[in-house]
Amino acid sequence: MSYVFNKEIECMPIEEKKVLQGKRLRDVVERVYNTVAPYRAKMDEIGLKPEDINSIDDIVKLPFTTKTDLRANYPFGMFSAPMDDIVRIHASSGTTGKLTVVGLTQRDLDDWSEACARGFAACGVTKQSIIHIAYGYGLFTGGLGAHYGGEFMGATVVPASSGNTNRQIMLMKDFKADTLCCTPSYAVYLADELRKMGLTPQDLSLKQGFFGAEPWTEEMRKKIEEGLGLKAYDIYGLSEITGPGVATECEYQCGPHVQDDLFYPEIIDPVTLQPVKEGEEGELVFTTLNKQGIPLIRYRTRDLCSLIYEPCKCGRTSLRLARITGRSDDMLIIRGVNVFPSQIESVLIKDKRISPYYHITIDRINNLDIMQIDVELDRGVAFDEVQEIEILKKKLTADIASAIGVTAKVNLVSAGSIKRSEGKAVYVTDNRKI
Ligand code: DLL
Repeated sequence: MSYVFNKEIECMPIEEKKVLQGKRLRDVVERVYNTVAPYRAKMDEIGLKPEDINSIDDIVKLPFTTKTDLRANYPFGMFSAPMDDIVRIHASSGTTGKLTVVGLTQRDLDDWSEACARGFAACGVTKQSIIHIAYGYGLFTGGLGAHYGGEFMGATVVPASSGNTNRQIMLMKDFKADTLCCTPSYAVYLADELRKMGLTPQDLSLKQGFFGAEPWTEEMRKKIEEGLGLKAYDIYGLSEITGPGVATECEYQCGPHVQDDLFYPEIIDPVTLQPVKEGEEGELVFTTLNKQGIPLIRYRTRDLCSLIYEPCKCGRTSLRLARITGRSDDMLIIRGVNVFPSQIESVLIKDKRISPYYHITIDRINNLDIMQIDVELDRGVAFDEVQEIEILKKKLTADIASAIGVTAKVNLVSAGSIKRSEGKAVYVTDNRKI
């Protein structure tokens, strides 16, 4: 069997796991009640005490946590551990300019690394493997998460980060990487570039790849597997809970196994907030069962999916995620980066020469996400020279790139030309076929 196989945990009989989850839930609730003021306030408001939580089934008594809570307590107000014990900070986009910030203790990093490594190992990665990581490094959890997961299992990690595709291919070829980690859309792009360079999958040594950070499909899986000559596995995660590795597929490719001794999943109806029936689709909610830095109780991910309860052929007893089918908010994922239209809006409203009307169009061209933003000039704003328009365009492009971390093509259009909506405003046309 593989190198990092925590059989005792991963194959634990369900009833036994429920006892472990219940115990951990009680501990984490007690911890946040005593150390995180916003949690204490929320629980006091509904008259709930940590003693009321005695089993994992009591989880439904607990209030939800949202991105808004994290933003309201920006940057460190939801941390449970003292700053002295925080060894790493990560962050992802919030709905406005503010980032969603998380802090991890050493134990949190160890748990995250093990979670990621368990997923890698379940798909054949070993201590002898060479893992090429083309997720971005930085505040985004993709690069460093996969990196520490690989190192945890003693594999050789190549921290290539994102960009410079020809160099990525050269490195994979020369170092004989057998494992690739990147977004699924970048994997399709890499396959295309490989072909354009006159190379075939046989020129590489890839055996498996872990693709996530954005939604993808079975058709993309096929394309990636054929184009790169590997087995493509789905890896899911979010920075609030921990990064990649919250759930990862096993060799049977039948939905990511949730590391549910660490992260407890629920599916709720996003409108009524009630749990749905077993196997039904709804919004995915996670509770961190062992985290110290920023434990989150019933965190609403906004991802829409269902849980798979059928036992897996691999023998692991954890619940699995079905494909993420969408979101219950308006977050877009462009080249793996989370983008909220409201972030763009907050840049645009700062410039008096622009009206409040804009439209975002997203396409996938040559397997790369391209975002165009049509921005309406304010009525009465006249430009004497083309040059002035170009300067404004450049300024908006730079301001938007700095706000969202993605460069968009900004197009200035005349006043009144963007279609007014009669109902709910439609700001986005997403032409990607995902
Ligand atoms: O995307 C962490 C990650 C990195 C996961 C690398 C997998 C691989 P965030 O930037 O916080 O963290 O974005 C989290 O990305 O709520 C989903 O909407 C989406 N997402 C992540 N993985 C998948 C996946 C990372 N496998 C948000 N399928 C999540 C579909 C995914 N969507």
